[in-house]
Amino acid sequence: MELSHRTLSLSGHYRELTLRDLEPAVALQLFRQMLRLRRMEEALLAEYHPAEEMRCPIHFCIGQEAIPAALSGLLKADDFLFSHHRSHGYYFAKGAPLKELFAEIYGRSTGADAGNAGSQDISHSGSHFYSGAILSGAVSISVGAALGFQLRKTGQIAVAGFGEGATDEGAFWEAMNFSGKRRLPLLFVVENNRYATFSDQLKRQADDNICERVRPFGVRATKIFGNDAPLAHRTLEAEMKRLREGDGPALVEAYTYRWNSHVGPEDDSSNNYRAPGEMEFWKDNCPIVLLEERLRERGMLDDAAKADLEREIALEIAANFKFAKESPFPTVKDWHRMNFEDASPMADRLLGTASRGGFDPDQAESKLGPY
Ligand SMILES: Cc1ncc(C[n+]2csc(CCOP(=O)(O)OP(=O)(O)O)c2C)c(N)n1
Ligand SMILES: [Mg+2]
Repeated sequence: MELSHRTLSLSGHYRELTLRDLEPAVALQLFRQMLRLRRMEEALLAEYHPAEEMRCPIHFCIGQEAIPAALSGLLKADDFLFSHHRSHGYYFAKGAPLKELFAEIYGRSTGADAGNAGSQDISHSGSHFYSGAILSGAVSISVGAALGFQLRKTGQIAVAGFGEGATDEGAFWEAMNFSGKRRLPLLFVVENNRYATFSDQLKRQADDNICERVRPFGVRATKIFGNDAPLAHRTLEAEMKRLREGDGPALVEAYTYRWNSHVGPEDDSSNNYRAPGEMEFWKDNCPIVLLEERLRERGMLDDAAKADLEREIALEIAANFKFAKESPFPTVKDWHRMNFEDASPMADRLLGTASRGGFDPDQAESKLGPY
């Protein structure tokens, strides 16, 4: 049966997950990473209200842990990862420091972007991680990064992670065209969770067939059941190996589901956008539970080992909250340096004019001269 959200909603409990060729350490690490991400997101979600200390929108990724967990074991330190508004899983996947994620969403100066970006635009340049709220914006940037790697023959790869909603955008199709033509070392990872905000893919696109549509551009494409973490690991590993050998670009479409609202911890089910029985299907096929079943069957995990892991994760999360809450807020005197690099004289001139008052965007060019 062709994999799609329609066919998935007709199937029952997923039984195909297998550990066959996987090193036990890899399987356990996939489980550990998914549980870390799940518990982190649950804690942030629970803390959001009524504390009201995280003053930025957060798009939680509970239910979508398999892809980040798989990527986390495969990305190298000098690879670049670009992602979207639902950024935490990708930040986590790139191994960027989680205490700086917490501090960022608490708006503190010790945050990954000194408290200025919040959740959906967070980046960590030291980890080569960038996200952005403009749908498909980071996809375009990933093309530029991959072109740079190819031209300079650095051997690095770029990965762009985003939702199926990004494929509504023209920029996405330009990225397919250019990366396919140039055979860029670029991996596109689509987490197809069926909805863009409250809008079903089939209300926005003629069919649920992204893979089929990108192939004519020269982009190799594979679709998988995205809650099978070992399958995600195997698929991404094979594609990343080919990219490193110069055989790019590739796209992996992972069918998955977000359990929470589009944004924030509030329940958005009053919009009645989810299909009946769908949430039950996806909760029954939780990526963590599916892997845990196999690990227990194979004697690789028991109650005591899981309890140890839960304790270790709880301590890590508590330390991240403590770091964030004890950190200072950024100071306003830095604002000239907040957005622009020293290497941007045009921006510096605009900021200088603005700070002296009377900035008129229509007059900007004539006042400042050509830039
Ligand atoms: C260019 C642009 N248009 C519209 C939006 C508003 N917007 C934010 S998230 C979103 C839906 C994204 O859906 P998808 O890409 O599938 O990701 P998901 O939220 O499902 O993870 C939209 C339309 C935006 N951020 N950027
Ligand atoms: Mg989506």
